[in-house]
Amino acid sequence: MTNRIPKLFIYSFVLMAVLGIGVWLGRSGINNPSISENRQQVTDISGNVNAKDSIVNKSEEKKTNDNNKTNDIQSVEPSSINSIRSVKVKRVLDGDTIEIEGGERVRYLGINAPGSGQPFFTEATRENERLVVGRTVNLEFDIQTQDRYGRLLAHLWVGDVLVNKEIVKNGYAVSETIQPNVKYQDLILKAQQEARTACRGLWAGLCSQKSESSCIKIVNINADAPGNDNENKNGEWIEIKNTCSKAISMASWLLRDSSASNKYKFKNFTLDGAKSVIVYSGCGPSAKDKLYWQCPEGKYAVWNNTGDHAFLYDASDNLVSEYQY
Ligand SMILES: [Ca+2]
Ligand SMILES: [Ca+2]
Repeated sequence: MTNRIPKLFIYSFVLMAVLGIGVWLGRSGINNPSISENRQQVTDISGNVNAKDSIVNKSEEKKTNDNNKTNDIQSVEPSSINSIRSVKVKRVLDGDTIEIEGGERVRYLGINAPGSGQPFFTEATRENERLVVGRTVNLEFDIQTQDRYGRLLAHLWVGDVLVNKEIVKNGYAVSETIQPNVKYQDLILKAQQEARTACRGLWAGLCSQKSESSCIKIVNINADAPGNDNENKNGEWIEIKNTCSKAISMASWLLRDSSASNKYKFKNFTLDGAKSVIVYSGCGPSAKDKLYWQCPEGKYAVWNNTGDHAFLYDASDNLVSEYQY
């Protein structure tokens, strides 16, 4: 009798240890659903770059304090890194924004599709509809989860397709790098290069322009005005050159940046052969070699100091020249 008590004690201990290991193994399995496997594969490609970007971010923010427009996806919320939420898409608002069931809006990260009234707005909206409308999708969050309009900021997955990248790859949006939400930016930039080379969607104009239009090129942008750009808009400018010898009418041509809201429409302007025109971001008296983006002046300068994208379209909405920095 006195010998059986320690034996019972040892058996119970062994049994509890075996049960404990079983429970631990079970939990590990639950933590690996297929979506996180998909996500992990892509993270491996760009993980190093992301780590570098997030370190750079703090000092960049300080540098750009005197910058211009408040970008339309500037964010206010701290992070819940890599969290995933499954939602149903109710409707598409444009090429980079949707409404999900329950009424929340989602702005895709890392890309910019043409806004209302800009060339390719309708096509981009349709492309987004084709990819997501009525579907259950996974929202993957980056560092910031919401913008100042209360929209969710996310990378959007349909199965293993990253919709943000797919839209850029098919030529319906461009890459827009907004720190610190840059998890897939390398993939998106690669997709943009592919679309541009293949002349897809909004890039088609570059491959099929009239010989006359191809004379006109964006050659330079001075994005950082001396001092506070918003108070010195004319310290910012873009230079457009006629590389041919004959004069070319730019009446009703359109110049825009990467945002949905900043655009400049040329009136009755003709650019003489082998000459340049500078378009300043503020207001002033126009001349043959000078034009002004905002008269009267708005609140913000035009060109982002840390990187932006200029697009020039002819009167038939064909892309004539673009310039990214
Ligand atoms: Ca400045
Ligand atoms: Ca600027």
